[in-house]
Amino acid sequence: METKDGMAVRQADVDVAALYVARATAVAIGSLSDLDDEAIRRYEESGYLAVTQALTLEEARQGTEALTELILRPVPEGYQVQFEGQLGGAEPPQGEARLDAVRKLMSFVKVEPRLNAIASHPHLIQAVERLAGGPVRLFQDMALIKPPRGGREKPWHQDKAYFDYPLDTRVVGVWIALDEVTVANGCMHVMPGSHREGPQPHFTRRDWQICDTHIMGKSCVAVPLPPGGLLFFDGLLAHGTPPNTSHLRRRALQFHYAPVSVGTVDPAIRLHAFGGEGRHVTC
Ligand SMILES: O=C(O)CCC(=O)C(=O)O
Ligand SMILES: [Fe+2]
Repeated sequence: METKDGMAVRQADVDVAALYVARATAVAIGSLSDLDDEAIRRYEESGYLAVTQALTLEEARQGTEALTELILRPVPEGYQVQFEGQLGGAEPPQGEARLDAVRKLMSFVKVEPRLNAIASHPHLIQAVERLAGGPVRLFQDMALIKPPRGGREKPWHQDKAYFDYPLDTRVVGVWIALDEVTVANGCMHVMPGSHREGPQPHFTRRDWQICDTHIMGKSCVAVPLPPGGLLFFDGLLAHGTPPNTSHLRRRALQFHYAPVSVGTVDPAIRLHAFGGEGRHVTC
């Protein structure tokens, strides 16, 4: 298993596959126009809702093309790119080799109209506003890539552990598959209903994450999706993605929305709620 520098030694003995034992795959609605009261009730109860075809295949293809162009630009301007193994200080590769070396891109909607069109798609915003209970704004945009054969795990976590909003803010995450995503290439895995348990302690292990022993032995739900499919998920839902053990690339977009009226709070509030270290909680 590949791990972040400095975190490998302590965690070398974790059986990562055992953290992603799915008892089922997520039930999905067909399209955004199928978002009815019953689907909203299911989202509120389970903390997530999958949509099989939210973007058309053409929109997903254009999103992938835009992302590829951003990755191939030798000097990213106006957005951020994070390479696999960058913590080791290695120079990023140039040309096509970049396609399998990038792990994450951030803050690109302001420079990439095709990706901005997806993040601000009226049907998508309408759906997010129903789930959030009012007008929203986009506050984070990312693309997450797992290269074939070894794209790293994203350990279990709650996204609100990373956001400085009041704890009761209705944050809605939208995770969009650009490639077909499967258990083998690292699709989303979720713990149904975990958002109702409130903030869980996070520890610095392979990432800032929920303790493995808290997840081990629990059965989760996998969310395989075709290109253009998406997952709506609550900011408190526990989720993670296994490593990509397949020969296929796994590219996804992730957008986070919050009610327009909400303002940020001191990070100390977040750390008090989610910080596991020094809290007499064992991991
Ligand atoms: O796409 C993934 O692998 C998961 C990403 C994720 O959950 C996050 O960035 O918060
Ligand atoms: Fe996440």
